[in-house]
Amino acid sequence: MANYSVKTDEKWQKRWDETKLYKFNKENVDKKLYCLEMFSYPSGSKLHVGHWYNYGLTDSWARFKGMQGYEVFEPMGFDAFGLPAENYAIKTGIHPYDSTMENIRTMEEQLKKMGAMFDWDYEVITCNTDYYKWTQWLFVKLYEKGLAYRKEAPVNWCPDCNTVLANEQVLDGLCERCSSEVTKKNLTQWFFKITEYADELLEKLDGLDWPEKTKLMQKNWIGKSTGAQITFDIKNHSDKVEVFTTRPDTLFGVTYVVLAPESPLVEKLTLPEYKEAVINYQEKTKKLKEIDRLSTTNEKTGVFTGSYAINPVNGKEVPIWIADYVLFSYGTGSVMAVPGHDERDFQFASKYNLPIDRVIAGYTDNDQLPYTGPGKLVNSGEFDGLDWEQGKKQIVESLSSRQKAENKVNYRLRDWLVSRQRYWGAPIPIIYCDNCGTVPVPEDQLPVELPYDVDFAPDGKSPLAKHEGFINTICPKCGAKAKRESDTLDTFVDSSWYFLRYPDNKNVNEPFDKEWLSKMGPVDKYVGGPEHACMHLLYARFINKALRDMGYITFDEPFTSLVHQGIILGPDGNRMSKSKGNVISPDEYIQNHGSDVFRLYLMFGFAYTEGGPWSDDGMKAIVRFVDRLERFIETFTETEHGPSTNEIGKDEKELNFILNNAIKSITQDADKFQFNTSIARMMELLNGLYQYHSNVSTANMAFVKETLKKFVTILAPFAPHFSEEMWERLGFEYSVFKEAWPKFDEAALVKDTIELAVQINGKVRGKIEVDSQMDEKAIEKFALEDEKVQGYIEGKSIRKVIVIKSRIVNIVVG
Ligand code: ANZ
Ligand code: ZN
Repeated sequence: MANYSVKTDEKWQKRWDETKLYKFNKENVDKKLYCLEMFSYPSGSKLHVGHWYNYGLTDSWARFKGMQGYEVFEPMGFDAFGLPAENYAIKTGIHPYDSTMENIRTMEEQLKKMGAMFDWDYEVITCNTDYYKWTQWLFVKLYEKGLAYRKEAPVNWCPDCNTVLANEQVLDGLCERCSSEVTKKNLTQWFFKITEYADELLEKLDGLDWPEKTKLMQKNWIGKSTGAQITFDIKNHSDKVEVFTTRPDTLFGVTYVVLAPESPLVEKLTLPEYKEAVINYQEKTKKLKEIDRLSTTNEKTGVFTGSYAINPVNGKEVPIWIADYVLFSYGTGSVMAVPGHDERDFQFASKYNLPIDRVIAGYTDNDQLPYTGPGKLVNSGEFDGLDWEQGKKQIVESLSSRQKAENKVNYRLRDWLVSRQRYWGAPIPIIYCDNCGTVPVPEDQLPVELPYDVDFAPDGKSPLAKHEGFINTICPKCGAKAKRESDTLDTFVDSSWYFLRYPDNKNVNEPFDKEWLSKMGPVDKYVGGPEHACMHLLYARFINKALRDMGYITFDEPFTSLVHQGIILGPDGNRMSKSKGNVISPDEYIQNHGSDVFRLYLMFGFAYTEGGPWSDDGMKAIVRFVDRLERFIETFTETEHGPSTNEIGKDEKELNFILNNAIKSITQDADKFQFNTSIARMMELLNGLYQYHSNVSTANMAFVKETLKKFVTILAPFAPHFSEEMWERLGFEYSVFKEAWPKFDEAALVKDTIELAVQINGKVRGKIEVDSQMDEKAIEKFALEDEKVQGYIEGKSIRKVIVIKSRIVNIVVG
């Protein structure tokens, strides 16, 4: 009966702890390997399979690298600010700080039971003042650099609750709390100028060892677009309309101009008789989501303002409309509409009977409008006959001499809105003074602490805005009475720099020591969910670059290599959820089988980056594997051995081949997070061991022991507690993790003999074993002389023999 269980886990966790086995050794920083798993939100629910899959398996990778000689740095912490804790407070009256800290304690306990190498001395908790003091410092530095600024931006607003709503509190356009219709309201809010880094964020993607799909998502998110900005004068008006277009070659085909309904120009340009319709339309637009406005399939709508724009290329007057398919926040917030060559303009023009002109000839005669492909310019005056690419260039060139056009690169990426009208976040360290204006809180007055005693009642004002003691302060510059900013920072700000804090988390003078960080950074391997492809992973890259440019960091990119784990589904193939009743709870399995069995199954049952449905059969295969290995070692260590040989004969060579093949494959596969094949190789090795033992009457015991030693060594990263236990039982010195990862023996992988199947007239009739050095002629002779083969070919004439080396001998007889 096997003994490995959760008790074994406890024994070794205690021992590891006492001996500080996984302490990061700073002396070895030149061999550092910074392995980081995305930290988690202390949600209160237990550690789920997803946590385990991310943290447990990455820990195995880190252990494997540690045995290869790296000084592994694997810290853990908590992304502890955020909306859920605040909503929980509103519902239950339990303070976010208290519930969060309670959850963190529970999760720490559970994480410790995982038996990972996390060095808890480096823990980071983002809601603690010793951390958010530096998040605020970061804000001030960005502000001083001109990378943090204030401007008006819309927020979701519930007119009944009289409050700002986060996106996730808006359900189908209705307030989560009172179900009244949510509208947009403009508030002055803080932004980080991530767009200033758009080009570098795009270009440096190429050099990163990241999944291609993630790089492509970031690329599209940044959305670089090359075109021109063109200026339209307005008839009887001093204002101008600027448009961004990727198709200046179609300028002669403009039949109207469209402003986003939010554009400040709208009010100025709308003639009195159109006012009512325009205002109604603007109100309707406020309720729409951007994604719906951009959709090509939604019906296009809009209203006329009564004003006309003048096409700079030919002086033609075209009507100015407003329409929700034009976004205020992209480009210039206005477009020149070319219904002949643009799908959305075409739909709009068809609906409102606006002219549709052709200015690009397709390559075929009967092509229909809208024609969006390439071609030659037509109906375009002096530019007729030019190919469209030349047309783009020459039209911009000709207008630029009159300051009516310039080449322009546009990005889809917007500046990062970091203001939250919420309590549970780092207060934005800004003071507003009547004399001095906007004043950042000086570093020696940081942190701006979150007051504990706040009123969570949802009455339209955020808890901080209502807190007199917090809001009222003194201007750091002139000493006059002043007010604090009451917005807090988006929690993505907290997580945009936590990886910089881990290596120096106790530093009270700075966020981190620059020189120390230059040795510890960047993160060598970062592992987390693909849902972070755009926001977190882009924000962190931006902050890294901004700090580099301010001289605090020496490296360009925060995460050299990135891996996304897949998702483990319920046995029914659906996402695990309480309502479906298909949730697998790690606790139960760990209690019954020990954590290593759980960990091993997660490795064996799935391709790491893909995930898939849970299966108890796979689990059983692992239980059996662990059991059989333990029994083998038990028998080996506890029974008296008869006489043993020192011989390395055929059987020893066979087992040695399996062992070295396993070492070789696992060394390659585990490095790439291919754990399933690694576990399969170890299963083969165990089979090989049993086979060897039953084959030979007088086994070579020294050889078996040496094989077991290597076996337990390569199993250790994947089953850490179990392997320590086996290591001890085999009589080796603590700890198996001090053992170097074994090198495979190339010579052992060269087989002396090979096995070939023999086919006679297309049917497999037997197998022959030949010397691996034999040539094809010799193999043919050997096969034909084989006794069993003789039985089939006797008395027949041999028509043909084909030898496919190392696989098969084909004999055709007749
Ligand atoms: C005239 C035109 C003619 C256009 C044509 C396209 C085809 P990307 O590649 O995404 O940058 N556009 C510009 N600003 C817009 C806004 N704020 N909201 C909605 N649409 C906007 O696309 C740029 C094109 O999208 C621009 O080129 C403009 O339409 C439109 F045959 O200008 B085009
Ligand atoms: Zn002042």
